[in-house]
Amino acid sequence: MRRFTFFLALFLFVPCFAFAQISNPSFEIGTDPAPFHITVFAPDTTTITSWFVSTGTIDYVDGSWQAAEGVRSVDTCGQGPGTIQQDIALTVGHTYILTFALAGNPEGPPTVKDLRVTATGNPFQDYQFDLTSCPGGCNFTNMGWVDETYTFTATAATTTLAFEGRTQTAYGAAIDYLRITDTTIPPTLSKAFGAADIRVNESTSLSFTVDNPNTISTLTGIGFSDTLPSGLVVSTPNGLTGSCGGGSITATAGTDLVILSGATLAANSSCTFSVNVTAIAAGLMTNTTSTVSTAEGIIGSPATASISVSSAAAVPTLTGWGIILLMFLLGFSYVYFLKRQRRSIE
Ligand SMILES: [Ca+2]
Repeated sequence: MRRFTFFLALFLFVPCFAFAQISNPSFEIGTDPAPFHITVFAPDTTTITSWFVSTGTIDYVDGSWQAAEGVRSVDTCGQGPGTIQQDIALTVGHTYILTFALAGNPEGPPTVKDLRVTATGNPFQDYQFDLTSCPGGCNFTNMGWVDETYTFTATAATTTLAFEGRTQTAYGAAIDYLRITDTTIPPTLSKAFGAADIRVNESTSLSFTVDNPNTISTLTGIGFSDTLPSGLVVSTPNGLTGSCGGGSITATAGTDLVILSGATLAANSSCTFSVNVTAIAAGLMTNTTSTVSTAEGIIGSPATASISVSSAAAVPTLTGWGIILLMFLLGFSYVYFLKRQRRSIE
């Protein structure tokens, strides 16, 4: 019943995995800006579908210049610098890489265009595009689009991604073709027995190591269960050593179950704990854990380890007839000894 309750709890507390999604990521949907462009004044939520022009002015550009993808893109300076942003549903604690195409309006100065990208709760990052980066200079038919990236961690269920033009003219940094990737990877679990083989009634350790391989993201609510094979039980006492990220470790003596729940591991950190197990039957015991769950909803693979258990060492015993035979032999030997001794005296 306890095991069932544990798995039910895992099921209830693992949130649905949300795939990162930017709506209208290439600016292809919105009021038709043909044949050149529309200048959009803040605040505006309708001209470019799913996008909010929140400060200043931007230009919504159609085929007047080459787009990075499709036919439309955005100049982050309309009559002057402006900001365009979108709220995106992301998974808290996950790290994302935003990739976007960057170019510059070649129609006017300055030569170097400035852009600032920000995600809620994260440091901004500044980008520059140089009109001289194209051979012979960038122009409307050769915009020189390059992919840039911005790495951030979602700190709330809704993240605002904002692109702020920072060029103080009407000819700013241009953006197009946004893509977003969730880079958070699951925890890894390994386990090992303290010996390759033991006998029935002997004990050895069973250790578990959980690792958070992410370079930025903390993983929380880490948990797994390990049901021992039928020939092994948790020793009495259980010999528990180590700990794991503040998590709760259950390993009740005499049972076949080890459970970790509620552990937290910072990026690039790991934990190890160990319990003793005792063999109660012979055979090759292969032991596989459950998957490793996290509050972030990403699941790690199970871990497996094996141990060979041989029969208990045989202690020789004598049956009733064996004892009678032994007594008879001892008695016979004694009589024979006495006779030889008497003969030697004579
Ligand atoms: Ca586009």
